[in-house]
Amino acid sequence: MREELEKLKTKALAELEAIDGEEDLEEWRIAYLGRKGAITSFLRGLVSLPLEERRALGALANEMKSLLEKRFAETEKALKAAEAARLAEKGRIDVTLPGRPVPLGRLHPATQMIREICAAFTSMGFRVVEGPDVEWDYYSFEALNIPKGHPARDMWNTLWIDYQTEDGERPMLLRPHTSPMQIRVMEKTRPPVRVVVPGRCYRYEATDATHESAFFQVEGLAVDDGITFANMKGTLYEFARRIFGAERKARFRCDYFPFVEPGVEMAIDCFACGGKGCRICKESGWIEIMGAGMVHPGVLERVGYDSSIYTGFAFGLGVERMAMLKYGIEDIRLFYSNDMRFLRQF
Ligand code: FA5
Repeated sequence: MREELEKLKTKALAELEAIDGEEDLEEWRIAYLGRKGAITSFLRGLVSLPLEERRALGALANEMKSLLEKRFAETEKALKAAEAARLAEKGRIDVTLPGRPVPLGRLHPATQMIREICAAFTSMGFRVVEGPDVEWDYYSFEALNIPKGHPARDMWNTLWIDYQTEDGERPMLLRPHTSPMQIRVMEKTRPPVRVVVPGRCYRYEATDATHESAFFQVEGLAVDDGITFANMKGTLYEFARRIFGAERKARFRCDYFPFVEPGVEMAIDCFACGGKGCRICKESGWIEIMGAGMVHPGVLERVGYDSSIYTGFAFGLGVERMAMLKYGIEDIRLFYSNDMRFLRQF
């Protein structure tokens, strides 16, 4: 029986040696160390032996059981460690792989244009200020020489805010132009004034290739003792050359805006054809870029400036229209359609 026990031990240890998975190990444990396993059966088989022998063999069998239990624990530990190492290897980060590129954002073309326009004016001594998108009728029209019932109100297709005063008036609106800021700035400062005002404007207008219902303007205002029409021409001419190139020519023609007198429309010779006539300038050789004029004395008086001492000029230009001219963009709606193929080009 000793021999039998020895064989069992050799067989069990050899089998254990060959195990490389947790399932096989469990089967091995059941076969040798389980309640119905080989060792238990061996011990049961000792019952018929004389006491002395039973004791000796029992002790041997228990010794072997402890040995097998010890080996089992060691093998189990080794298998677990191997499995953990395998998982770690699987999830390991390969630091030699090139990184995934993080997409970089960029400024919207309208924002870029606003910055370029403002930079041209700040280099000539203008300050940049901003104002509210929701305005009062007073600043948008009244203070700019456009009283209620004035036909010039039709020039701005206004979006009114649904807010009524006690006497039934609707005095609040989404500003249709940035000109209200002329009044707000002059109310708060004494001359000399030199500001540019970028900002979004809103008009109740059907959109087409050159019209949006929300778009940007940049307003400009310069007021001081002795400012003349020549100062305005010089400033705006210099501005146009900075944006569209040093060889540009400028043309000023009469136009009407109630808050300036005289009022002008400024055009530059077409940078695409040099003035010969092409698709961009609609065969005219000239491209209109802004409205401008000398600030009306009535506007100056309304904010408390003495119009016998102070004079000034104001201008307003469309930002998207200027970018369209500069980059040959054919449809203003491209600015706000979130098409990355368009936006990536700037
Ligand atoms: C004005 O809004 C005057 N406030 C400009 C001004 C300021 C004149 C100071 C004199 C002194 P006008 O409505 O023409 O003017 O608009 C000015 C510019 O805004 C236009 O030349 C155009 O470039 C742009 N603009 C006007 N309406 C739209 C629109 N629906 N979509 C895109 N751009 C527009």
